[in-house]
Amino acid sequence: MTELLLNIAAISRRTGVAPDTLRKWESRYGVLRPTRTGGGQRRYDEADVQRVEWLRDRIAEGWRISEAARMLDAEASALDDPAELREALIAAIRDTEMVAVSTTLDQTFAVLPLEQALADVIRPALEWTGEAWHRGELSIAQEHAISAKVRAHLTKLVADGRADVHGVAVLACGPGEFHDLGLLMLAVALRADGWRVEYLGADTPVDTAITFAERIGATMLCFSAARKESVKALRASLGTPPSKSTVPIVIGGAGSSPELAQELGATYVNGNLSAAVSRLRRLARA
Ligand code: B12
Repeated sequence: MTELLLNIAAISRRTGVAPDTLRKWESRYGVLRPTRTGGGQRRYDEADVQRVEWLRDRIAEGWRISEAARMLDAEASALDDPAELREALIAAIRDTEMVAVSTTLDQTFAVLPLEQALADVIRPALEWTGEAWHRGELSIAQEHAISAKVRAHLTKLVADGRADVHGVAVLACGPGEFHDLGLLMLAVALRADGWRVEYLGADTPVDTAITFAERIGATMLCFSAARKESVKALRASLGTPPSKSTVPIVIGGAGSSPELAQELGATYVNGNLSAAVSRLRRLARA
């Protein structure tokens, strides 16, 4: 069966969307995919009609065209390639398309194995966001909104109800440390590996974290430090006088080092997520 193809006037009549608008949607957002006649005229098919009707209805509901076009794309192409998902997420973050940020995050966790989602999509997108913020290309409000969305997605995964097989890990950012999302990713990976995780989050006083970990009989207490200042703060509160924690302490994060851990009587663990999780599992057994 040969499908009846429409020219731009016909698709405009069918959908009630003006030809100029259709041309703009096509050239700016690539939402129409016409074939060409021998003479170079555009011809549209039923799929194009449906895409236009879908977009028209979203706009009537109050969506911006750029947001709706991105949603349409996400639905239609059902991205499952990590590089494409990463690019889609970064593009949505750059354009402050918050609905697309959410749908791409949903899609990422829906189609990729957790480890790959975290390592190949979430981590680079966070780094991109932080660096754009540091360069002044994203405002504090934009960064907060994006971090909050990522945090909400990761927090759901930490809360999942699987059994505790390997132990109980308490995870905290050291004093003055607000880079919490890397540690939250570790929390998700440990939870998926079968740990119970108590995630204390940003800027946690060391003594309160130790008391908490001892009280719940934790297997280990992990501190994250990304900044030089929070390394200093950890040193000040764990090092002098030396901590009497009965729960073994692990230190990680981009600012920490084996030397720091040794100085503080702690164990240094870092590296990619899966290596860190295996190492923590071995430590718990030892
Ligand atoms: C994203 C980001 C931010 C975000 C933080 C969002 C959030 N809530 O987490 C925002 C924009 C808020 C931010 C703010 C600041 N930032 Co910033 N930020 C970054 C950036 C770009 C990426 C960090 C990140 O999220 N990486 C991705 C995660 C997944 O990686 P990760 O944190 O290393 O964690 C992984 C591992 O290390 C490991 N891990 C982490 N913790 C632990 C703990 C244990 C026990 C174990 C086993 C493993 C582990 O697991 C994770 C997954 O693999 C880095 C630069 C960079 N490219 O790395 C700068 C960076 C960390 N920021 C920096 C600075 C200075 C700041 C600010 C102080 C800037 C300012 N002038 O105001 C502020 C304030 C923050 C504060 N008070 O703590 C500096 C730190 C420099 C230093 N060494 O002191 C960096 C290095 C940028 C730079 N080059 O100057 N930042």
